Amino acid sequence: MRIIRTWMLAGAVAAVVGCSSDSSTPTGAGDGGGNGGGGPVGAVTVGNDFFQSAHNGTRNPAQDTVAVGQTVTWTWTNTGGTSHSVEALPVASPSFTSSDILTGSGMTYTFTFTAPGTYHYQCAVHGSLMSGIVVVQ
Ligand SMILES: [Cu+2]
Repeated sequence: MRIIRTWMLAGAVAAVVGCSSDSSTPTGAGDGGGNGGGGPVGAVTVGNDFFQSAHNGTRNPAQDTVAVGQTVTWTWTNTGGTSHSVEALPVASPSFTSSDILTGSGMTYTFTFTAPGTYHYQCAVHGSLMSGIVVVQ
């Protein structure tokens, strides 16, 4: 009997997890880590001295592939008082609009890519120490 009850509980938990496919964004607080893969496409974490893809975990460069017309969101996470930015690199063709230099966890920058291409970026404060690539196709 004890075993059966345990299995039923596990099934209930699985059902709850399976239904959590709503598109509302989590609060972010206490949701750090666990991004080894499977996160949303087009989401990049801005950390202290790194960009990391929330989707596939790649870091410096964070490498994300999105469809034309899709928006990429960079979210400052656990950055404290350290400033960072998303600076498009003009050496890359094409380029995109850079963010301002932002300070504080929870800051975000979004850009919607409307043309295919390989877009390179870095942090204006930390230079090539923080880098990323968005492939739009
Ligand atoms: Cu930086």
